[in-house]
Amino acid sequence: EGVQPQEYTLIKMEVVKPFPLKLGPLEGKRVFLAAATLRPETMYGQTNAWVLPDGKYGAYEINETDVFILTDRAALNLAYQNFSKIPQKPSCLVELTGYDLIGLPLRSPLSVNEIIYALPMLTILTNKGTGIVTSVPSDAPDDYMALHDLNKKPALQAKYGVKDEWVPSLSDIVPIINIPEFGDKAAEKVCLDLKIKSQNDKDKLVEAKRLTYLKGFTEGTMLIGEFVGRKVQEIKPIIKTKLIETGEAIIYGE
Ligand code: A2H
Repeated sequence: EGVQPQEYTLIKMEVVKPFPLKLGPLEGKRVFLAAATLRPETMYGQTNAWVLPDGKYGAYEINETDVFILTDRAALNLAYQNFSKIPQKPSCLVELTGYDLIGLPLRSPLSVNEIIYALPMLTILTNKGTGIVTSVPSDAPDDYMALHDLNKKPALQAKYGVKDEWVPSLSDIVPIINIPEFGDKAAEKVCLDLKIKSQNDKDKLVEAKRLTYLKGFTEGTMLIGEFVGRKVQEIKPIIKTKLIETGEAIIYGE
């Protein structure tokens, strides 16, 4: 855990019906994968969600209608932040693993792709955020490399039972932000420049994230959506507030 408190936006990625057997007990509820992000302004470019195959997750009642799928740890934190049907106490309806989530079709706020799928990422930390990550491969180096690996390594896809039709190809990546130095798909450019081999290339990915994260915020301009042409820095808080006001996201601290 970091020493600094971190505030995430939790994006409500709705599981599209019909539910698979494992989610049967959730029939009649609105069920979401709750993805923790620091970049709500990038949600236009979502291509999939990421889950940790061996990760432990649960389906938690947040209120009368909504169920969030996330780690037990995040559910407990949320309960103390007034996001639990039972005050101060997580209420788990179904215990799940990442394997149960792979292949779920999702509808996510702002995404230009109407239906996206949950796919495996092996570097997800279970002690950070919700254990669910939304994938924006245009601007997130980790997301780009994990998508790269699924595209280039059929054995990886086979190992986790991932169907071809769930996996966006690298040419499907949506340009959403221009950064003068890195172009319209900053993560792809920086991963190629640094010759990053896979999602496990930790040190280089730290450098790639440092480069794109800072520049994206200070020099990025939107290429898409309601705020096209505007600076990321100016519109990031506006998009965040909108997502919260429309009920498509909540704020989560840890
Ligand atoms: B970010 P910090 Cl476009 N394990 O969202 C691994 N990574 C996780 C995670 C977990 N349990 N929970 C969240 N994250 C990712 C968007 C994004 C992100 C973009 C660019 C950079 C970026 C789309 N993915 O993060 O350690 C999430 O990915 C660069 C750091 O708390 C979240 O924001 O600083 C970010 O890491 C939180 O990382």
